[in-house]
Amino acid sequence: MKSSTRCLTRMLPFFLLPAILGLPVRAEDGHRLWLRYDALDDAARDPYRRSVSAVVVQGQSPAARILRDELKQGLSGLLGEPVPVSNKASSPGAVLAGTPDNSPLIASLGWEKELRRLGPEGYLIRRTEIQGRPANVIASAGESGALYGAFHFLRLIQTGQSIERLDVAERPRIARRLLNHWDNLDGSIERGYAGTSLWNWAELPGRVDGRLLDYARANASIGINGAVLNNVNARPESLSAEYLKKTAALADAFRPYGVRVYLSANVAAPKLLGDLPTADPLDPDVARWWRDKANEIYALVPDFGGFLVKANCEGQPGPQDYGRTHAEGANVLADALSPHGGVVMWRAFVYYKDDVDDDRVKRAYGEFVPLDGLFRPNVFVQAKNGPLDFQPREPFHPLFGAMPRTPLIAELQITQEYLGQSTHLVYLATMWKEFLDADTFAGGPGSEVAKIVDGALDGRETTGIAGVANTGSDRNWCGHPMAQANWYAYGRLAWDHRLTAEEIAGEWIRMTWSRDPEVVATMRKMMLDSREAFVDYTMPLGLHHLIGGDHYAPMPENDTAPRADWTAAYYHRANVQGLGFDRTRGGSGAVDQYHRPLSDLWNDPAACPEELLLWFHQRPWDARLRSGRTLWEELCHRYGKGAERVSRFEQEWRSLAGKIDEERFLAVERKIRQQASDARDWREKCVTYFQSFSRRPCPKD
Ligand code: BDP
Repeated sequence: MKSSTRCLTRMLPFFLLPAILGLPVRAEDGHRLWLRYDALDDAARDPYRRSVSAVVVQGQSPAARILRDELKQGLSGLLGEPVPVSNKASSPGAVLAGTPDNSPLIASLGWEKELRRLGPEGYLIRRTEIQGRPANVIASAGESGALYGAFHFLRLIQTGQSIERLDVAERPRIARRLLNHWDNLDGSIERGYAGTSLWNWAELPGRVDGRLLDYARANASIGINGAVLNNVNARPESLSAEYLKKTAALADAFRPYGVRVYLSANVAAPKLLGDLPTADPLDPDVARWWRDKANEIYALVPDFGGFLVKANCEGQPGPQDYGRTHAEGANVLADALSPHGGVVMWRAFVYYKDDVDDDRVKRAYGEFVPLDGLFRPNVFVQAKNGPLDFQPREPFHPLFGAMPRTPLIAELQITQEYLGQSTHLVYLATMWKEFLDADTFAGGPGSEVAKIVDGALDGRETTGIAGVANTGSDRNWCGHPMAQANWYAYGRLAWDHRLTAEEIAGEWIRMTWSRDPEVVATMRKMMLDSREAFVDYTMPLGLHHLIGGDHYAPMPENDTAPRADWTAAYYHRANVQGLGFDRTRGGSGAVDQYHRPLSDLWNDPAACPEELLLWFHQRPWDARLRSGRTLWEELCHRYGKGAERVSRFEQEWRSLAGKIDEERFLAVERKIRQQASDARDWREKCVTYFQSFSRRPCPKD
């Protein structure tokens, strides 16, 4: 056996073993995610059986082998009969997949020009003829693209779409589609709610757990092409020689799936890990240290993606410790990485250690906008979707549209830190769409956040998006069986942000749960309603941060955290007159960090969308809202409405009994029961608390 083949056999993912050994499939516990490939029923599979006869993958690399195995396993599973692998497209209905470089049959089609235009991650899927016989061709200029195309082809069958007249051309809209893992070296995960870290640092580099290949495969199936392995609150040890070898083992395992590795860097590493007296970015020895470190990394991981950095925030060291700017801090790392093609992703999540701002949401804009144009070309500034911190609803971050000379990465949070963690069903695609579709007016109307992130507005190719991962060692990966939808939706939107939240939910349900139209319709409705319901029963009308240290339970009375901007009272500003944070021109002025006409609109309480009302305004309890209700009445109404919506989740879910497998049915039922009870707690606690200021009776409904 050639050594590469031997190595692959050892690394064969878990999921293939039962199929290969002819064992029955294990219990339905959610582990298989959206890649279940269970047989379609007879009527549904007949048309596919007529169009699909064999898998033809001529390449021999590890990536080609993964491609072949995926198509074989997927098609055999879905069609309920073994689909043979062949080297020739000799029978009608071959599924031919690969690149012009690794497949003479694909090269013979003469599609090179089109494929080059779509790039190494893009692909064509066509129903065409090869040597006079009908065939399904999945072709790409690169091996990752061929694998993405294969997953696309399988998804069409999984979701019951026709493959008769296929003519698909796809390419991702954003170049770097990353997961950020907030995983610590001791195996814990910051804000992780699904068990411990997937990376078994103690076993690496000697043993790469098969589950890690399942992880990489799941990412490839939705187009995620990079993973930052460690927490942004980074230990310097992750850059030590010992840990870099472990990182290299992960990089080797992920590479054939098109997933590159990145690391979070602690910028004091030259001092804490090296033996330099300083970590001042302008010190030549510090610059040399980073250059040597980059050389060391690239010798082990030739396609290393780069560094993610959290600096001068929440106790992390940074350039400001030496009187330097974020740009000076980022550039020294960028210079070290640039000869190797690496990038720096410098986070804009900053607030002062010793000093609490009058309005914390203004901080990042104030620090970063003056630096626009001063970063090296391989530096991204990475900003969260909103200016505060992953709240259930925030306006978009004002940096989007304010730094035209700097590529911005949008950081979304897949793990539901402030959105019910792994207990509440909250489908986040609707929230992310709201963010991506928001018009910044940076270049006039039609300057949506999505066009800044995907580079269309500034004609930029350097583009990226990041999602803080919700994966962990739990058997079902994400804690809540339905939280998998958020991992899935993140990947799909990172690939193509024009997809709708509804389309993505439909795909995911059909692949993960059932193709029964009633199951699809019921689950999809629950998912689409879930984020707004969550906002209503926790923080309606633009309220935010009504929590304590666990970021889960209601704690609007919280006014004694170690810093004022960690309390709830700092944000809701309730008093006997009214409620809300005045960020208008007469207040903190945060509204002017947005372009006109948004700033004018949001500055005016009569024009401001009510979803953001108390984010931008302090309003009197008797102020009339659009419904005709007063602010106090509307607040009570929203809390009630949210809790009521979730109690209907219970009935809706129960209506699916018998239509989905028992194990997952019961697991979700338990979670929804808890969610409904939590929603009632939120309503009671918040209404009672705010009533102590409003001093008004609760409306009857
Ligand atoms: C906050 C989290 C904290 C993270 C921080 C960050 O509570 O654990 O370290 O964001 O993004 O939401 O750096």
